[in-house]
Amino acid sequence: MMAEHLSQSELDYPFKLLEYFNGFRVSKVIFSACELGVFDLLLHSQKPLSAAEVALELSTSEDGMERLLDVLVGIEILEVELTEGTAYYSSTDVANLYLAKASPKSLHDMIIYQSQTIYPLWNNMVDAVREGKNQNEKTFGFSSEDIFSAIYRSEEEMLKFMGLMNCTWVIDGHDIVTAFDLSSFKSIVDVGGCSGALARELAKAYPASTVTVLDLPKVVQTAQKHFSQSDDTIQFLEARIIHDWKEEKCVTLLKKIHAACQPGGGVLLVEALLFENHRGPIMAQIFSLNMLVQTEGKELPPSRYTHMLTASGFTDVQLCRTGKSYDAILAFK
Ligand code: ASE
Repeated sequence: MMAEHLSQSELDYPFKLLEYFNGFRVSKVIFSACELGVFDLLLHSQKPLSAAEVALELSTSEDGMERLLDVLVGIEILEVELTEGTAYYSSTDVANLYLAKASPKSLHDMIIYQSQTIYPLWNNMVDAVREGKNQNEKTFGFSSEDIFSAIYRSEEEMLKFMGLMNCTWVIDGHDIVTAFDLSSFKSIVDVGGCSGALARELAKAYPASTVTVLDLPKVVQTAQKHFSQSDDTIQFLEARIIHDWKEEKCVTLLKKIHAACQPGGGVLLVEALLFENHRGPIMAQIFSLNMLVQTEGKELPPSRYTHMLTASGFTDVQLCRTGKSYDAILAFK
């Protein structure tokens, strides 16, 4: 139905198709401006700046910067005003909130990871689909059976991935932790909790509960060194846990969690849930392709998670779709 609609309206001229083709170029415009520091400069500048001023501050060519800034105006991420024949650029509220590094809601680290890690991996999508496996070796020369030793192949890469996850839970965390009332859980553990951003949201929403982050020793150490906050009430625990896996491994992990749960305890799965018929949401479909190029996992519809949870001994499985990137599934021991 969707495809038919698209092709019918596209027959005269493929507007939508061409826009899709351009998707990667729009992404790269935003990523490049972010990496060059355009949004930080415009946030901190008290007044709109000309392309020449931005170029001088950021040590770029004036011509290149002007073209980049003009596209950013075209996609409504920046604004422009003309004074005596010169264009002066300024940020929009959205750019200041999400694209500048200094903002508490900054997606800067997510952009860096998408630009420098995800983008090269997706460049090998043809091989990923042909072979049905991740492209870490071809893309980065790093082969490993263990996905996370590839994702965490250097300290720099570990920091970048943790930055991505931190951004994710800064914007999506509140919806996830309030998808269900978790106040009856007095001890909450974020298994594979990375930088601790989701745990911080849990601690904020459930101040009477103790919140612990469980992750690989190196991750915990990096989290404490680079992501800790002065008012933290969360705790970190080093452990060798696994995720992002084929279904058998997920069940193995869930069984361990089930065994560790007190009666009345439970598990909250945080995933981008596909529709049962796999026809959306588009973000979950794209995430699933991303899991192909980078891991051994995939995105699944709720029935698969219910199946895994039940097979691991959990009962009373409940589902909450947030309408944003990530959804929540709650199940009890
Ligand atoms: C993982 C999450 C991610 C493993 C690899 C990943 C993300 C990017 N690469 O657990 C975060 C966004 N999720 C997806 C699937 O794109």
